[in-house]
Amino acid sequence: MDILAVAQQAAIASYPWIGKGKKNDADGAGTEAMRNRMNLIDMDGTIVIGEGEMDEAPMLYINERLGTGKGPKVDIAVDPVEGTTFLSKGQENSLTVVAVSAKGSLLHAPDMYMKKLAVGPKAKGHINIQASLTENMKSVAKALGKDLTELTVMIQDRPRHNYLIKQVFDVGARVKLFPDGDVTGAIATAIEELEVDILVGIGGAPEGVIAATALKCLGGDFQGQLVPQNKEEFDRCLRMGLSNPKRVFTLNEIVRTDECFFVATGITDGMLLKGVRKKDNGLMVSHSFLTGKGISERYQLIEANHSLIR
Ligand code: VTB
Repeated sequence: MDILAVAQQAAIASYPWIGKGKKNDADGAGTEAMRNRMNLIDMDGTIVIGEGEMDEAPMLYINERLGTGKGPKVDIAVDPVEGTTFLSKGQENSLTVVAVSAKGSLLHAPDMYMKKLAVGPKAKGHINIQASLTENMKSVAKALGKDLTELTVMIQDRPRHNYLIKQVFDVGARVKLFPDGDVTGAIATAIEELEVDILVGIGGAPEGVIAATALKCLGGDFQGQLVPQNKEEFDRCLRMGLSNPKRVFTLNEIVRTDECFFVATGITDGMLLKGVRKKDNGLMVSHSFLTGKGISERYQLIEANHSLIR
């Protein structure tokens, strides 16, 4: 419940910046609220995925210790505003996301691109990021007992993904292209009503670790492969102890535990969650998605009323 409150407070703090064209202010507000609430929790937390390196980010930087220091030792992966650009433009699908997991269990992914392949529980064990998308679609369709033409593949709408989109069209399957926010896309594969079977494409590696944690909790599957763009990024991987930066990371290598928990709170409306609302009486309403240890269902959706903070 404490982690839920962290996500709710961050989303509510970002709300005033929706559609204002000021993405840094939105991110700053979400980050500060998240850090303040996190520091009230009885835990000894370390940020492993956050706002950047210590010299780049004043708060929630990698290796920052959070919490009162009294409780369990945990790894924390956050994105106070997943989708600052589209939040600042008033567009859909911006979220606050927080993942917490046993100490030392999350991949320390550098902030660079990662190729990702995600599926829901029924297709778990039937993906291989090194094979073509066509081969993966065949194997996933078989696992789901669907015809290839009934498959829906979510892909971020970027020229770098045109070759993937072509493979979907060539087998007669369906794409669901999205402008931004691949954490939502990855989670969608594990929520049957959303009718998404596969998420594939290149996006941020930090978002990949966060999405992988959610899929671990949801019983889905995920594979990732870092895509360093130049020698500097390649060398950064080596310095971070990744001796073979282009190797494939399986879900169990990205999240090396079942002791994990994930929560997302909508900021703007999206396919997974409604955004924050402000009622006429000043009350704020938030919508959150919870999964992982301590949650009795596979996932829970929570709508909550909040009095205005500060
Ligand atoms: C990715 C994706 C994110 O931004 O990082 C993307 O993982 C950036 O892609 O979910 P481009 O470099 O092509 O803009 C998001 O979509 C939003 O943060």
